[in-house]
Amino acid sequence: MAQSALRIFSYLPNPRVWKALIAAELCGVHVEVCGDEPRRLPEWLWDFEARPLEEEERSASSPHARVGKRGFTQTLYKTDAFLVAHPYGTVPAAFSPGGAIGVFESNSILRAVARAAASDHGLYGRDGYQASRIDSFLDATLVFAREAQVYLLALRQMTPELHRRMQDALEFYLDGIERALGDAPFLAGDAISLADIAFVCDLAQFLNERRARGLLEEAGLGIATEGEPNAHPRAFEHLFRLAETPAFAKHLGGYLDHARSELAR
Ligand SMILES: N[C@@H](CCC(=O)N[C@@H](CS)C(=O)NCC(=O)O)C(=O)O
Repeated sequence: MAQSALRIFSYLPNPRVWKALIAAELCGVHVEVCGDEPRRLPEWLWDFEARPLEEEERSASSPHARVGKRGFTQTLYKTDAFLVAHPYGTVPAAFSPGGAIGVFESNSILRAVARAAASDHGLYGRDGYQASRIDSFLDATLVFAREAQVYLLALRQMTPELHRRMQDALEFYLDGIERALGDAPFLAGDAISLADIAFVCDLAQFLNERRARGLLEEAGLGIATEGEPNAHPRAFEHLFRLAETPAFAKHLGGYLDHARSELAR
């Protein structure tokens, strides 16, 4: 079997991991993924050699026991080496072959896949300026995704302030996407790039908000994506069209079905 360019450890499935897998599909790179369902990741040793722990290895006195900080409330078992490679201690966590170099942040893992490709596929642009423009979209997408993460983790304790902040962030992000797609068929020009991949995966993940309509209504609030895709038709058409192409569909599967049928009404 071909040697993997990267090994990724994460909870699975994870749209942040799909970014790397979609790029890998498009540029012929082999990526190895290991992990488990979100609720089982606290039972794993977080390491380059990640593995499920025996019950007796999972105790507060373990040298690897750490307090979960973002999205995990339980004790997590991260080795010192994991935290050297991944100073923020987050997943998805990617490693170079052999584990010497940790690559964190899903958009950076996405870039690492494109850089590992043997042939020039154009996913990360064709020169430094094009790559920088793609980086601009990746940064804007991360800003949106961070707001979305805070919001989605707070769905059970939503406040009007946080809800308003999310609506503003969504509108700001999608306004830019809409404008860019008015000038070109893909976010960064005439061809698909890393910018489109990150956009699809992060927006698809955010659309899970719609599953929490009941929770938000109990708090006297509506869903932040109410009124979409009328407000941003090009952005949503781009999302659903790309999601149906083979490299995306292989990983997203029916993930967007709930949003597609609701939004089409
Ligand atoms: N912006 C990061 C988000 C990564 C992140 O925040 N991961 C959380 C889970 S959603 C994590 O690993 N938390 C570990 C902890 O709680 O210690 C990315 O795109 O990779």
